[in-house]
Amino acid sequence: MNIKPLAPRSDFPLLAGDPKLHYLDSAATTQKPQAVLDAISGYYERDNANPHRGAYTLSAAATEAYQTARDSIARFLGAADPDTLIFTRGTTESLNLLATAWGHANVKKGDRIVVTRLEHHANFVPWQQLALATGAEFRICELTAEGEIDLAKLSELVTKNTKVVAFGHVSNAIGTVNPVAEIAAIAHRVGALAVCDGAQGAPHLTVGFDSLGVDAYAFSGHKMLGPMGIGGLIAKRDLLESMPPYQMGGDMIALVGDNATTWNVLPHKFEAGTPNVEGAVGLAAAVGYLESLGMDKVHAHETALVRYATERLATIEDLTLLGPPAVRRGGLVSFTLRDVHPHDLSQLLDAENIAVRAGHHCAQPLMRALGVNATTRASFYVYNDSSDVDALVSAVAHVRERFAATV
Ligand code: 7TS
Repeated sequence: MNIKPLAPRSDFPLLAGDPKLHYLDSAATTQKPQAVLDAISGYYERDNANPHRGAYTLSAAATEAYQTARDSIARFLGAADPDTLIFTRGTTESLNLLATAWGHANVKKGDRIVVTRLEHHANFVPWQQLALATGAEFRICELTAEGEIDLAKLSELVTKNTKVVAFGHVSNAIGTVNPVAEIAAIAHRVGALAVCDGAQGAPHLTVGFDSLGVDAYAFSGHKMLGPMGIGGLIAKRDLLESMPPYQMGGDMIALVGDNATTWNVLPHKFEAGTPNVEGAVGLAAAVGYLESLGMDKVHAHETALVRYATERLATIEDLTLLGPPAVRRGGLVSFTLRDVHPHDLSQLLDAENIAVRAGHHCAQPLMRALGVNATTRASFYVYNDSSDVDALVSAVAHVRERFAATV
């Protein structure tokens, strides 16, 4: 099999500088194209000033750079109203923002919060803690044997007193792609909020927020070729307008009286303090890069790599692949190799220049249900090709042979 990279490795300075590296940990963070690095340094070389706060030309340039970035990222994610895109540090902060600001204003004792067994801790712990703080009931929707959300169980769990259903677009631990619109419809039947963790969705699939059906969608820039420390929350305008602010300080106020304060309009109400302009500018360059590749092609490329990887890994004795079949899976494979601890396996692979992640993938509730402590995960992106899969498979097979020889 010869699957070529979708994006040339030469566009990514780190990969170009380390030709032997098989980088298979893009679900944790992606490598950055030169275009993103150039956009960030260009911003500092040309436009840097504190936006919103100065009437001078340079401050206007910084404000403009920040706003232009918001416009293009909102367009990329399919939100017609760019002011409903709130910049945050990433998915974790976006979900905490919702659980804290919306949650404490709207959830009370006797209400129900529903999450799923697939969730990353970032979309689990904030809701669990909200339930503990308010006295609401916290319920976890279990999965089918194939690792997919059991929609019949979800329908039963989402009762009239349910206030929020929080679920991921794509599982970072086992790759399940969830039927977002169907889950949102189940939540909306009882008037609950549908909150989607898009950390593993936005980098890989066309999001189309305005037609997706959810009320709020969280994402991280660093998982989609952008810099660390920037991401966002896109939400329906009426939801954001009805929510109290999350943090208080500069930029988010309209009028500060001695005894009371009023809030600025969206998006500023949720962006207290000096914003991460370089991050926004870098992320806008990243989405421009993804747009030029085409998100349909990104998805098709990852699907081809995952199919090839699952076919080949399945031939290794003692290897168990977790998660749904390749056709319903995002761009990653997650597996165990009998008694070889994933941490040991990933270290042995590292010695062969193969970077994979081993651990619970911040999904301990899921690991418990799967009956494992950890898995080894290889995740693919636009710069990977079939030689990365070949290297992974032969290195894992090699470890398995060595292991078999010692038992
Ligand atoms: N949700 C999902 C589904 C994720 O995969 C991650 C990060 C997060 C939330 C948190 O994103 P952050 O950008 O705010 O940190 N996932 C991973 C991972 O799989 N390995 O390292 C980080």
